[in-house]
Amino acid sequence: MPSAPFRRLTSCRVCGATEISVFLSLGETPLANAFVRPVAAAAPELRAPLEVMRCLRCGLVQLTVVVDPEVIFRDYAYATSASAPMRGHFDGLAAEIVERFAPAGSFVVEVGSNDGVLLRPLRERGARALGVEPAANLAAIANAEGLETVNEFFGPDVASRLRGERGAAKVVVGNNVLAHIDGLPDVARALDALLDDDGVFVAEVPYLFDLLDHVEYDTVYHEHLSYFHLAPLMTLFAQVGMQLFDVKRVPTHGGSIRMYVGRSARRAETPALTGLVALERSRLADAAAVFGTFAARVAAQRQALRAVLAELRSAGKRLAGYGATAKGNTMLNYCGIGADTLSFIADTTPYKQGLLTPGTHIPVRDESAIDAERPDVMLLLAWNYADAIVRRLDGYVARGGRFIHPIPLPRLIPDR
Ligand code: DWN
Ligand code: ZN
Repeated sequence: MPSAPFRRLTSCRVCGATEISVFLSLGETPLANAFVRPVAAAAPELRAPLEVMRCLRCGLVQLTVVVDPEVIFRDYAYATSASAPMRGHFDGLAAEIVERFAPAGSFVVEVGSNDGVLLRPLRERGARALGVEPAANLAAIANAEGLETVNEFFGPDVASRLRGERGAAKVVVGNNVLAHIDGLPDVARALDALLDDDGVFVAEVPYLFDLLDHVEYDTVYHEHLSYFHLAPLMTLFAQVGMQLFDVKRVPTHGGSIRMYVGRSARRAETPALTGLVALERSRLADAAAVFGTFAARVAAQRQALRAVLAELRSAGKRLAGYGATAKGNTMLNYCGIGADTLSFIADTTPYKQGLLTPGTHIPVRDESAIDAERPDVMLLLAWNYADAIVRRLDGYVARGGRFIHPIPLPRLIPDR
């Protein structure tokens, strides 16, 4: 079995401590967005160990390995605009950024701008928005729409160059990107270089406590190197004289936090931030027990999902999947669910259609397959959009179709 090019971490990526504790192992899995062309189905796929550890000093939860980002991110299957709820979410974020921090004409940079899903509303609302995006296929989509995007990995060199060419940024935004970056201290230095004196970094990351509480272990895959809570983020930004001054919990991707970071001493800490820091501290009073319990809940969820699927199969139900998500590929591989169980997975992303899921080789098809194959039950691998999907697939539901919502424990929806 070929290994993806990866290196093993021997110290924490935020604080450098070598005291670390591994609490979850999901086996050796293929890369979560490495969908397979049917002609290449017989070729071996790149795999790497999928294990999670926590730093015993700063608390950062992180993978034990780092897969070469060139392999994962230069050509990237996930296009944010394919999910309608994300378009609405980022329109709201653009409104907030412009109103709070970036008056008309302000220079705003988005790191990991994907297909331009946030650049578009930022521009419509009067900001001078520039994207930085390493995936060539996605940067090309944004540029073709006139949403200016430089095709690079963000770091201190790019930040200094942009500042020299275009001036300091009032806001740098980073949505669902900090988890993907190995060199977090470099990112902090790059932000320090690019932001104006009163500039603000606004970033969203999936929140560790939502992951733990709802057993969202499937959001663990090689793209996500870190699983954040506030304490290690505060340690990180303090390294460059910056500090979090506000935080908000947002519902995206199973529960995320939106953080606001500025230069120390420029802005007062909000009660929302103080409160959440205190809550985290109390919840982690016995951290070893918290992570041990989580690992046990992961194993229990796997067992329950396999049991539900086996029962439906033996009752003669036709089964499929909905949403060829990255996290779905963790779930399918870890639970050993393949094409003998799910005959296809429906997904709206043109890029994924016609391909096979990594490792498990389930065909990804467009939504017309649902009418053609008439599954009785679909495993909802995009559970983070459950409400929107159940509402939109009203025809499927009206003829009796149901979904397995897999987390925190599998259950059938809608209720009957
Ligand atoms: O950080 C990351 C997050 C933000 O996105 C990544 N590393 C990769 C990716 O994770 P994911 O693939 O788990 O993300 P989503 O947003 O849950 O993916 C949804 C998938 O479902 C897309 O392929 C589009 C599809 N979809 C669909 O077919 N019908 C989505 C909706 C809302 C729908 O109605
Ligand atoms: Zn640490």
